[in-house]
Amino acid sequence: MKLLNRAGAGFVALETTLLVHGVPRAEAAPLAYQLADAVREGGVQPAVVGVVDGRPIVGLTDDELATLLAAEHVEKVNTANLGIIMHRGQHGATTVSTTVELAARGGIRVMATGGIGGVHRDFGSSLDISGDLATLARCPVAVVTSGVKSLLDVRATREVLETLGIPVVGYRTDSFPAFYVRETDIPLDARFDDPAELAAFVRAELARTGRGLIVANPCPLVEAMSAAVWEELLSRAQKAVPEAHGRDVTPALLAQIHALSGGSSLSANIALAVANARLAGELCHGLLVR
Ligand code: PSU
Ligand code: MN
Repeated sequence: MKLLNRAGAGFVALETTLLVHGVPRAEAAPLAYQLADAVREGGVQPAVVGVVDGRPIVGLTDDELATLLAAEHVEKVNTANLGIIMHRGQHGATTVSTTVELAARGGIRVMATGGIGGVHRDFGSSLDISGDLATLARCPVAVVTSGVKSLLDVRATREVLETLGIPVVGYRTDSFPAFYVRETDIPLDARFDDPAELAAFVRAELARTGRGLIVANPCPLVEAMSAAVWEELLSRAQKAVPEAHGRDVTPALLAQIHALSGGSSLSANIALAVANARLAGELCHGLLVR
């Protein structure tokens, strides 16, 4: 693959779908810099992943990132349509699935996001299950996430992760978090409180399995929502965007939720993503030092 790799083991991968499709345009560049700074606090470097003019890049320059953030249209790219975007020479924003796949090729072992994709609530009829899950079963990358986006079926997502053999461990939590909602009654495989012990486990597990794993880091307390407030917000958002399908579902719902919450979901989304980038930086550093 004509991958342009500017990264390696001392880098944390960051995705571009969160920036391009997950937050309003005006928030994207400031968020990118906050995420990068949070990674650097751990003593390692950020590598933003994206596709510019059909070329997949691990470690976008500031100019390349600015190009994507300013472009009229940037396709949301998962592992299924990455090759098409490359073939056509288009710009693409990478989801967790493509970010993990490209980062793994670039020698990166840690990625940070807000919330991974998963099993959609209507999966019984739509069969909509994010490519993020299958990719983690193929690529040895630890994804630091505030659980799974709670617009999904969180319990079903947890079951699929188990089926795929992807361990889900919590950082200072006993339950699988649901994005803006810190706690659920859904269990984890283990809890870690000590960053060095977490790093020792992650290093051994990635090498042992060649698969990915999930490090669940709950939304910062001050920004978190109760499950009741969240469900109310989601049901109002779903009524407002009933026509979205496939790749458009997640961005459409997130935008609607940010509007309906008067910005509180957006500030929670930013806060949790930054906290995840900080933990990912710390974890990446821990993988380098023995
Ligand atoms: N986390 C966020 N905001 C986002 C996403 C994650 O806080 O927009 C993106 C990620 O790129 C994730 C994608 O991979 O949503 C999942 O989309 P889908 O359900 O279509 O696979
Ligand atoms: Mn989907």
